Amino acid sequence: MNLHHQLQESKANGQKKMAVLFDPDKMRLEKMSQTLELAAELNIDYFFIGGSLIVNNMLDEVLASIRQRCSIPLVLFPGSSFQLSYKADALLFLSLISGRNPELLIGQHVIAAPFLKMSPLEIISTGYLLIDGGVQTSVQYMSNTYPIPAQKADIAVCTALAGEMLGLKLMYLDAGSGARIPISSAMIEAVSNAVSVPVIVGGGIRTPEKVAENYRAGADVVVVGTALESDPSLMREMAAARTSF
Ligand code: 1GP
Repeated sequence: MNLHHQLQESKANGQKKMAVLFDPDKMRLEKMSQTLELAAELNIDYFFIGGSLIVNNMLDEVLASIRQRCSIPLVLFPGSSFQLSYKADALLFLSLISGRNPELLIGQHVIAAPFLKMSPLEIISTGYLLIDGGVQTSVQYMSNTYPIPAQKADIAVCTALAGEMLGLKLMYLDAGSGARIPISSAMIEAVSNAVSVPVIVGGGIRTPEKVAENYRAGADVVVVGTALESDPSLMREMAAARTSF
């Protein structure tokens, strides 16, 4: 079954998923073994691979190395059309619908399309909504867009609705990597009540309690990156929240 169908099915069954985000720029492969072993033991559902920059040109190598060590699906979460690789399983084809930068709404997609058409990757069109996380994140600076204000759930709802009507298959609510304030349950609840596509939530999530709160509010997939870089063992309780929220 492809990943998109799996997500739709899980949503229909109320089954929650967890994704661990790796930024290839920050990864030290020699230090990764413990994290990968733990992720395999806990049946982490997906690895998301991406970042706002990617300066080290290690994407293929990072993907191949993870693939050698575990079979968790590898999902590209690209910051630009330079961050593509055939070595992953799927790609979130992100359109930054909270912003008004045409390059990230459609421009980069046009450049990437012929490469992706030939690739074996599953391409999943995804509405990407950047929400203010209380600090200027890399994605905000690099994308040259304003995030949706954290208290304006109505704007997030209308944006997600428009994205769904345009045919986007997932919505990703992101406060940005390292956000000081993660997205509120009120906003997650409002958006997930409004759309029928699976909702992914990430950015600044540091505790298992916040993971559980997001699931209760309606998140179908919770993404955690930064918090696990300093303490991979947090993954155990965070992963447990998928069934005890
Ligand atoms: C960022 O949602 C991801 O796009 C994860 O954010 O690194 O803050 O967990 P963190």
